[in-house]
Amino acid sequence: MSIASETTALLERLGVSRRDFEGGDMAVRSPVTGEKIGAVRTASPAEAKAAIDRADAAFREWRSVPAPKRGEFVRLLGEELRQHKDDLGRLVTIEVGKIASEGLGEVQEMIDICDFAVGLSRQLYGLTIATERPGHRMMETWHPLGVVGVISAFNFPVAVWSWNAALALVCGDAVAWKPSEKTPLTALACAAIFDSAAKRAGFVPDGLLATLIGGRDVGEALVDHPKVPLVSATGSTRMGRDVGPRLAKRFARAILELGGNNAGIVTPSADLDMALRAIAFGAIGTAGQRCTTLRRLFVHDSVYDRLLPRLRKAYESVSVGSPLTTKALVGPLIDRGAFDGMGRALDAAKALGGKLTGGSRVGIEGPDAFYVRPALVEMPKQEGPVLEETFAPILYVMRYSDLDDAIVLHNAVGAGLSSSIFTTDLRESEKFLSAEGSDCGIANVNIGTSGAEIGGAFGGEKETGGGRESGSDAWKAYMRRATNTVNYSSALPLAQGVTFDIE
Ligand code: UN1
Repeated sequence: MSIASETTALLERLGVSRRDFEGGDMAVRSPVTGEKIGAVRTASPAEAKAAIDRADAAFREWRSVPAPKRGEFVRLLGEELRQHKDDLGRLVTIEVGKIASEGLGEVQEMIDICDFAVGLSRQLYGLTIATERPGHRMMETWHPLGVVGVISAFNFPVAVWSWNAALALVCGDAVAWKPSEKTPLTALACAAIFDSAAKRAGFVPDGLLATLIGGRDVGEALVDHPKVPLVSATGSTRMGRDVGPRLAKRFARAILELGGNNAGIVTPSADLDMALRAIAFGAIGTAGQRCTTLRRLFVHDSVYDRLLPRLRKAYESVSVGSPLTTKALVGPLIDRGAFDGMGRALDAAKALGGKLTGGSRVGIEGPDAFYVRPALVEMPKQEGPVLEETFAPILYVMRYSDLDDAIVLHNAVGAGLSSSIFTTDLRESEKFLSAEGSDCGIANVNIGTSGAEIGGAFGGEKETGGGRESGSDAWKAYMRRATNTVNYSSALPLAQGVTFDIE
């Protein structure tokens, strides 16, 4: 069966009708071979605005549904995802090129956040706060916010939507979603799964999810729409520099999850077997196309010559191939643009004295598919391309001799998403996690930089944008907080002892 006909069969099983993915104006290609697998219809900005208006109307009903009942809908959404896990995971593999276990892992992440959100639907707690006035009570109430805009990237085409949508839905919000132009088919599949869960629930207003397929103009319509009080956007720092100020201009909230230039530190006491596996998954996994991918590695002088030969060997031997027909660990890059970007970064690194292992193109699936051997570059120092995120499997390795110096270098880049230290020395790990250590939103010990669980808040500092999605108390960004003070006495004492007696 061709990839196109398998895609058709998958989409139909997932509940997407043919007219939604055939005959449209935007071609969809699989990075596995570069072949065309669909043609979706894009929305005009006016159509996008109308869909957002409908989502706003749905929000006005949804906000009055009790939160645990909203949770019941998200429970059904999680059940539908369980039922469709294999098909949706396979579709992620076809549309993004992820290997099978990572495609399935992404759907598992969706199921996990649904479970989390169901529990949360009974725990949207506010505080009761001591007041300074007798006969008064002060409390916080959390209310639904409105239509939550979600802009997602190609590399986690469905999980990132679900982190936002599952929270937004239990919080009483509607969702308007602009998926990446590179991955509209998985978005249509999610919309169909959403619809069948809504049908089962029977109490979900029409239009609660608006799926906006299109390009930049559609994204702008979402970002500029006055009825969208929050936009959660995942993508490049360049995109964030555009979206952030546009939202600020109309005082809308932003959750920005932008680039990462994530690093690891391997200290003298590290368990090198463990470090090697974690480094390989972090740097090579998902063909280097996670925002949490390990991109820089600082290795202590005393272990460098033991670790590096093993790492080079792993880079030379890791299997690269089609994620549909082989069990290779490295699938394709998303497109030619990604391949060209990788080439430019490697050229710049070599010009600065970088010693390269791997990095060449592998022509296994024809001229329109971009498979590469992952690249390991031993750099004399941190400069040039090492300071930037290149969305491809490049790991820059540098030596260090003093942990404080390594931490300074670790933090000396624009992005601040994820980080890790490999050590068995408590002093080193605690320093790394302390206020003087890693400046990232995620800091790990003896775990790679990627593959975070949904239970923690996900996001990072500095040019990563500062937003937090997923677990912990990230839900608070999807609601509005009201401080309520109630006077149940028969007097009217003013705060701060102010007197204001009329007559
Ligand atoms: C992303 O690449 O945008 O921590 C998200 C991870 C995944 C999510 C990555 N759970 O690697």
